[in-house]
Amino acid sequence: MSINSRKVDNLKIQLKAVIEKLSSFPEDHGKNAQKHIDMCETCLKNAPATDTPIYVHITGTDKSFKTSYLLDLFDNDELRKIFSVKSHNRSENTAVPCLVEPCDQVEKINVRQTAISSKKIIREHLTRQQFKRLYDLAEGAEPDDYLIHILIPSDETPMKLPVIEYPGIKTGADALKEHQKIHRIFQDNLIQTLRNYPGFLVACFQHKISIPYGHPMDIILTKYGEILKNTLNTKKLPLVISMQGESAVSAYCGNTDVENDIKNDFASYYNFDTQIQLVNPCNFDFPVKFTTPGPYAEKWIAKLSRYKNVVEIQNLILQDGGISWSRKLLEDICDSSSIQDALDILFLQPWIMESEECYSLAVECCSEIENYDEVTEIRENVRQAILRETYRPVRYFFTQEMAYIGEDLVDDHKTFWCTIISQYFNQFIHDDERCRSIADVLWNQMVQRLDAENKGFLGTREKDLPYIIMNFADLYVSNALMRGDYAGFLNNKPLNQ
Ligand SMILES: Nc1nc2c(ncn2[C@@H]2O[C@H](COP(=O)(O)OP(=O)(O)OP(=O)(O)O)[C@@H](O)[C@H]2O)c(=O)[nH]1
Ligand SMILES: [Mg+2]
Repeated sequence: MSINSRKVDNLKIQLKAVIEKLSSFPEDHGKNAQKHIDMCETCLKNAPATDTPIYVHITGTDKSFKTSYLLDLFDNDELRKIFSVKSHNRSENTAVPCLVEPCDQVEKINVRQTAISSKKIIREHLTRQQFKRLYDLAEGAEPDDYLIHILIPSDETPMKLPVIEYPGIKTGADALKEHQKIHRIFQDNLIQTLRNYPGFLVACFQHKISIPYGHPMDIILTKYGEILKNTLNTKKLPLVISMQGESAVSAYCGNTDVENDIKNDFASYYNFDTQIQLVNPCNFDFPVKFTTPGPYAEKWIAKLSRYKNVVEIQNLILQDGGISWSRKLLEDICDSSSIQDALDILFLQPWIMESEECYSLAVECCSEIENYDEVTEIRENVRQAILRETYRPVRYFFTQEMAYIGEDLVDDHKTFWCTIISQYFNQFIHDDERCRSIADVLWNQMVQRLDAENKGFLGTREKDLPYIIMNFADLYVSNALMRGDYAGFLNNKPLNQ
């Protein structure tokens, strides 16, 4: 396990612990604590997977023979049957990402529908009919928060790596209004899936390398590029540019200037460890006709590929469309040590940095709550009010309440005094409920002092009683507040109750 994977796992434990601690504080501190609880919970929700295999992500413009390439990589007739829906229809028809994974635990192919955001299995053992309805736009599939996950017995395929194929996107189709919504879902699914299943991209093209500005693939590649550039640009993520089919293969072995195409249309390639491969899926149904190599072939082969020369490429294509060579290339990439570092930088590091920040803010919040001294803060507020000359004594609020009741007698002393004391506190404590509960405590203490034996203020005329209490309250309430005399009473029960 890499250092970063361990860091992710440790941080997850720490985040859970600090959430628990923050949740245990009295509600009084609620607002502040809740904000940090929410932030830490978001971190946990977005935690990247550690210890997953490396996934190959096949993206590309539409009809660049991605599915054909995927099927050739896995070379399994049962799988071909599942995808046979594709052969009747030449329109843009893949609705959702499709993950095909060699698996030791299954004896026959198992097709699942899996939620992208939660990674939960929605249903499994889908029939071919059910698969079609979820996978194929022409069959009424509506792209949503799910992908198709096909498990294939490991011993029935030469492919060792899990591969995800994405819906093809028409060049320039973003400009069409009716395509915008569906492309946004394609893109959201693509980004979320890349995050859930760390790996590298294979970008497929049928004729010429071209990614129009603003195309989801351009956005993805630029984003990948930026993250890599801003972190450690010695560790580049691999990128396989796969030129697929007759036209591309013959052009790139022939007269097309690949480097020029890449520079013009695919500027972000520079941020990656880019390899070009030529493959011809369904090689025997659509054979390639080679012409004499042009002046550019040698240069791109030397700079941007692992091929020796044009002759090697031609032999590989004639043999099996270059598929077994490609399978080997993908495996070699996954076995290299630099890819794990690049994936860590891309997927783990940003999360680690963000979560470390959230965690330390949450810890700070805990210690603020634990060391919070309300009495000191209130004292400071009183001092400030006196300096600003806005301080109002208890008597001020008493006079107001007396004026309000006019000639009447006070019929409920507790309510009457609690209102006055609350209003007085409100100058320094900006929490109505807290003011009322402290007022409640102080009223009970005043009654204790004035009428300890509960004799009901014997011998006092009802009309004089408020003034007698006032004389006592004037000193008592303000002193109790400054000394924090109420704290002991309040803290024995949950605050605010
Ligand atoms: N592999 C291949 N297929 C071809 C060729 N010419 C026509 N086709 C047909 O085009 C289809 C290939 O399309 P797919 O492999 O599904 O292409 P894709 O990139 O997966 O398409 P979307 O996912 O819909 O964007 C196959 O059904 C073939 O019958 C060719 O030269 N090579
Ligand atoms: Mg496809």
